[in-house]
Amino acid sequence: IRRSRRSTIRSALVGVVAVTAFAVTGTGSSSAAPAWPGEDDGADCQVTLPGSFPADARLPDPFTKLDGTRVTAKSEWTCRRAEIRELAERHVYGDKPGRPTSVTGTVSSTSITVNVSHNGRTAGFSAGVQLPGGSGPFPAVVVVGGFGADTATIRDAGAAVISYDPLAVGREGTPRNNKQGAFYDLYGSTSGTGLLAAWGWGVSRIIDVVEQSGGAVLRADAMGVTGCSRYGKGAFVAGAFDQRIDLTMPIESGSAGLPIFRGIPGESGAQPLSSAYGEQPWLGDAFGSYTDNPAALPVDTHEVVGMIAPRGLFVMENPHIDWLAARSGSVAALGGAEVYQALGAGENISYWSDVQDGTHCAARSEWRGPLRQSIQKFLFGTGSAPGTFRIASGKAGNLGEWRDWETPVLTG
Ligand code: MCU
Repeated sequence: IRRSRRSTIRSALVGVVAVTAFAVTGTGSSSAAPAWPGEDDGADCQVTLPGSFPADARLPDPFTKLDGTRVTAKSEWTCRRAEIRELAERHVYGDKPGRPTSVTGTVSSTSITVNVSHNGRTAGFSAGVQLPGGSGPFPAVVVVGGFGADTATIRDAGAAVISYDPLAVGREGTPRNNKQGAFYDLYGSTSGTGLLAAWGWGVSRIIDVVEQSGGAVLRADAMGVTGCSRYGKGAFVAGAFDQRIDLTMPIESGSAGLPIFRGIPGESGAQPLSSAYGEQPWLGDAFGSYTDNPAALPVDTHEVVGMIAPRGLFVMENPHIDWLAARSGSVAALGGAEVYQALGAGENISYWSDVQDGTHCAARSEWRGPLRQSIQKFLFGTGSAPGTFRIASGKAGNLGEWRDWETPVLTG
């Protein structure tokens, strides 16, 4: 089957008008396109899906393209990434549509409002803003769910905090055939897209509004995202699916978040895939076919980590609660780090699970330094990234057991 992302997923975008110089996705091939990353720089890539995928108990090779050949040059990554994105949408998260026909809203020093309309349907939501000291415009970190992140350190480092309630965009507690919230107001309550992609779509619309605001208060070119637990899952997906996000910081995300799906069944005490799929409609409906057989998945979360490369990523994990699957999380980070390395950006990914306090979503002193450093590097462009892997010894996975591919040395 030959499909282009544009003709399948993006068909709803036909007729979209660019309302600002840099606000639409898929402008990569336009001569007028600025050197500003779009939400999805691979939107123009032609993605050709095979009819079926062989099952594989080990992690898929991030560098083998769908046509069976391997990536050899860095320049090929944009379209290989688009393939991974397509697989992740179809098999794991559900489609994350791009910018709707109309996005409008306001940014003030205390709040952001977002109003969207598409195909005659309208929806809206808002978020809180807490500015740091000093004078703006400021970089900003979207705190999904508003808790579990060290917001004092974020603001102390000079970034604003955007407190985003994702439940307004994708509610919990609904059956899969009657999903609710701003995303589903637009795309339908029977949409197969799970809450995590819907939440990420909401983050993208916040960034649209910040872009259009003219940058008096917040800088759209310096955006981060974080969140803990279920909102760590959301932060991970938000960062993976919007390339305007410069820094992604998932905290204790657990099953359906960072940890490799293939690792969960064998990790003692980890939240089973069927539980993560069933507890809330976090993952897309299509994932239901894989809860008992992750080996059949044509993609795994190390490649979702790879979708974030080479952008800033600081993963925080808790090794004290088995349910959180930190061992499988470490394998995802190590596997994804291979993509960072291949792109020459190995220092841009950091992982830290070696922490004392076992309280779920506690603000931890160990993370304060690397958090500040990450904000400095990826939102202000100063200093250097932490570039560190501090894996708790009891929860250290072995990437070698999970792969049968080597990381290529890419040209360019
Ligand atoms: C780690 O995230 C979830 C977990 O997947 C759920 O099983 C549990 O109910 O809630 C965690 C969470 O979001 O805690 C705040």
